[in-house]
Amino acid sequence: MLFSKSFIPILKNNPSEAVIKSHQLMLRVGMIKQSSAGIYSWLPLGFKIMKKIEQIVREEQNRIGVQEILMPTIQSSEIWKESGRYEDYGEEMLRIKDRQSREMLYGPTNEELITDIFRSSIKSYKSLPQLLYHIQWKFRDELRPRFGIMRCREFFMKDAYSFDLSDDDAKFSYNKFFLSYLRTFKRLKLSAIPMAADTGPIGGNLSHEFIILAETGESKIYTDKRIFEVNSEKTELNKKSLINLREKYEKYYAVTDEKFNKNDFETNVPEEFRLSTKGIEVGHIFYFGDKYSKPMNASVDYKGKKEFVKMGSYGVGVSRLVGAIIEAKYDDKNEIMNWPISISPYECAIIPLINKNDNSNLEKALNIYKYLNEMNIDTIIDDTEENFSSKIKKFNLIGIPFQIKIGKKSEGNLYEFSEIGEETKNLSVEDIVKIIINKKKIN
Ligand code: P5A
Repeated sequence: MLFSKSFIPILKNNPSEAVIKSHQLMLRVGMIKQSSAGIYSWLPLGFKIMKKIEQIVREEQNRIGVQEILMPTIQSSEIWKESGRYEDYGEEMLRIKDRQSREMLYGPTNEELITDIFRSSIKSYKSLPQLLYHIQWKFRDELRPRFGIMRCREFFMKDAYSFDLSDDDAKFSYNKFFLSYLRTFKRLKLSAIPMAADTGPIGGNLSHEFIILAETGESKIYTDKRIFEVNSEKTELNKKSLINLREKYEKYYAVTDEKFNKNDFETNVPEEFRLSTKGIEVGHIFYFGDKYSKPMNASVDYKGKKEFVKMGSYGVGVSRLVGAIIEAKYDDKNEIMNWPISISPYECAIIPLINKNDNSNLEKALNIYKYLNEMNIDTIIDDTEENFSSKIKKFNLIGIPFQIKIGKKSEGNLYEFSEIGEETKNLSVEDIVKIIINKKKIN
């Protein structure tokens, strides 16, 4: 991509309407544009990042055997009346009438719709478990949309649903998602901690929120610091190993505000390990048994008997993650957004020093650009006449992980190369490509 032809509308200063840094930065570097309260357009830079996050979320769902589908954003009110949530959901639900005056709604979540899909096709326990997911826009008419895409009205969510015969099997499904979420957030270089949480309008009595620590987060949390040492690496996808993983986490106190009990906290956590702070909820999983299957009559035949299936649902805030990663990784001092390579909008930026009467650096840059593209390295080249140091600052701010500078310090076939925030070295293009390809492999 040539910067001069890109659609990256950068602002000189932080916009005054934004109060948290992810919102400021996303507007500043032109990742999003607000279209009305809590509703945003995603511009190329932001959209590329979100799509890459979506792909990692997808790969980790596929890895545990969940099948991808796509349900619509608009739903009929009928199924919500069956489950009893049409009234309960209240003003957060955006209700619409079509030309035949039928009551429709913009889906805030999909428990009803998936239950309807399930019951129309699955009749035998032999088809269980069924694990299904989709990645789709949701709408919640939040009372106070704020912090940009962190708490907005229209947002992009991965939501999955599980259907099992027994409670025990359903908990196995729940635990698979528990592991899958730990793996997903780890790939995004986030340390997300599962915390016992309230179930709110989704329902049920078993639930975990996955929270990353951040001062600007909206969730208040209480935890034992030792939980950060737990790791899931050796966990296998069988019942025993997953129960073992849950137990490793549940050894430590970790709850959100609604579940907090001062006495339990102080009794269970030695003072030096107590941590009460704020965090951002990036995922939330629920087990609710037959809450939807019973009123909606979703059952299977099991040895001549009708059994209501046991269900769970599992959400990841895909669009929220873009902001959450900025909050967790932004280097305030040096003004650098630190995107992990796997989700960075571009992998490498080529920054030539360009004088009005001398095109030679731009020509060199274009040759390197061509070569990097052939090597499958997604590259942006700054072909504008903007001053050299402000170009470098700009790419630091955007957070492109590798930079090749072609300026006064480049000698012969050696160019100034740096990993974002690290020192610069003079290297040949071949060596630069080797480094980038290696880094891509291990990330
Ligand atoms: C689980 C999947 C559910 O809706 N039903 C289907 C369940 N859970 S949830 O916790 O309500 O939402 C899942 C994740 O979506 C993100 N999220 C939001 N992101 C941006 N703006 C919002 N207003 C918003 N509301 C929820 C969160 O990451 C949440 O964990």
